[in-house]
Amino acid sequence: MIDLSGKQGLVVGVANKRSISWAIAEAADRAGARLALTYVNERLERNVSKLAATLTQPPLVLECDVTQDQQIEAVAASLEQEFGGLDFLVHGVAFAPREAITQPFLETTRGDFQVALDISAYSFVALARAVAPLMARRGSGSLLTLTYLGSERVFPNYNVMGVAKAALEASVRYLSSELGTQQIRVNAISAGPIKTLAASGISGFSNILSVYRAHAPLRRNIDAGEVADAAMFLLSDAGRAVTGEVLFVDAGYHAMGLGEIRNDSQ
Ligand code: NAD
Ligand code: 0WE
Repeated sequence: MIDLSGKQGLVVGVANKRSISWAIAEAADRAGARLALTYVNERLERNVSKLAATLTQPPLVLECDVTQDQQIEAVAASLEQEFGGLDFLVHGVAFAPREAITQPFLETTRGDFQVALDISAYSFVALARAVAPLMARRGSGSLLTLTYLGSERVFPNYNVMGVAKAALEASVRYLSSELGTQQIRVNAISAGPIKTLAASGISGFSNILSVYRAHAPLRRNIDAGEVADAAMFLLSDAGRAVTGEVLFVDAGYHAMGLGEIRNDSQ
């Protein structure tokens, strides 16, 4: 069992109980961390506050639309005031306008490309910049984001989200280089498909789950609790020498080229 007692963390990306960020928040709470959770807008405030109330240590609950620099700054100011410093950040935020993940990638508009990369990739850089001084103050820190294999391979309809995840993963490497001198580590978990709110808008998601189950070395899908367990490693001192890394938590799917083949002769 990993120990996060005495650590303080910020979790961005909780929408509901199925959110991967919520599974990570629950695990970090069980491991003894003191948390701050953010919600994107008033519509989700009640949801997040209700979830927050179920944790063993009542977390700070703050508003944060990651497209708004002032809101990111306000979160950092609240954390400085209430926590005095920060040990980890979990970034579980992604969005592309619906048309961008239903229409052909070739048709992606400038505006939709900007929105997807702003929310899904740039927000990690902006949050890192805002919290790095709070981590430096504690002598070290761990930044963690969530990504998907669509950054390096083509998945039908993932489209501009794949481009955004490629930018996010490159950002992990550049941030790890610059923040390493302050003992701040920067990593990503590349998760296999999980039925969350972000997945519920994707047509044929059940088929994606079936293909993964059929081809992954472990012959099964994964759940958010398994992502959270890997996150505990990266956020804790157990991961103290790991930075600039993309860790796959996908039952091994990413390792496969051709799997078992049926004999289709005749
Ligand atoms: P989710 O819908 O629960 O989480 C996405 C979050 O992004 C939501 O909380 C939403 O409120 C937030 N968000 C969107 N726009 C925002 C904005 N402007 N400001 C602040 N927050 C904003 O779904 P999830 O599956 O838990 O996704 C979390 C992360 O995990 C995403 O980065 C996603 O790409 C990644 N991921 C998901 C899967 C999967 O299959 N579900 C697989 C691999 C990676
Ligand atoms: O990152 C994601 C999905 C993120 C996402 C989802 C939506 C749905 C609703 C971003 N923007 C939107 N915009 C909406 O309007 N995943 C890793 C989940 C996912 O999405 C896929 C996948 C997987 C896995 C899309 C196609 C193929 C596979």
